[in-house]
Amino acid sequence: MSYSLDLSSRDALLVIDLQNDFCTGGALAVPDGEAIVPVVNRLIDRFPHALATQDWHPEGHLSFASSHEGQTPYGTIELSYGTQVLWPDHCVQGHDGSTLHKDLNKTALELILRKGFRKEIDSYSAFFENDKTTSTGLTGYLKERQIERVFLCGLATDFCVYYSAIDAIKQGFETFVIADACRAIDLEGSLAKAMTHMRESGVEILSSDEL
Ligand code: VGL
Ligand code: ZN
Repeated sequence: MSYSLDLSSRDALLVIDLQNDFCTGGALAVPDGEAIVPVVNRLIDRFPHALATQDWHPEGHLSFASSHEGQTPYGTIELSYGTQVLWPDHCVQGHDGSTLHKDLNKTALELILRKGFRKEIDSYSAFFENDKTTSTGLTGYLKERQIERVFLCGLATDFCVYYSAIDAIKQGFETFVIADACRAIDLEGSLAKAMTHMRESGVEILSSDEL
């Protein structure tokens, strides 16, 4: 088999939020979310470095509709850092819903980075929380390890993968999204918007069979 992209030790796969709550039966299920697990496992085998993120909210997190009187999931509110979509309670620290999918091969993961653990700030991106200034430390981690290209996969294409990809580009990484190793929530056209913005920002969209 020949691959259109050669991988080197400067390449890292970033598996975003492949957790029970984003899979069928979960609190914030992404349609067909678990279908990517075998694709992601094959990618983990291919990549010299693989890392994962884990959405990791305390009870009563401000991104939960239940934390705001009179609000229901998938509505929005205005916060100091901008518009926030309100979600069903999901990925609560220590609960089964926040566990990485049981069939995801975690053995080769070099880092599992938790995000969204501050009660007052949501964190879609693996790099910065939604206030766009609070760092998760991931840029420093990747740069100290001489990573130059990041390849994103996971859940959900139009939220955490999207925000992570845009920040990865801004942080100076060559950035790829492996489309068939992602699934979307697609709230009111959010998938199309995310894809357009990613392409316009220089994120390359590719398919796992190119790797
Ligand atoms: C996500 C909504 C809320 C995601 C996380 O992983 O895309 N989406 N929290
Ligand atoms: Zn979340």
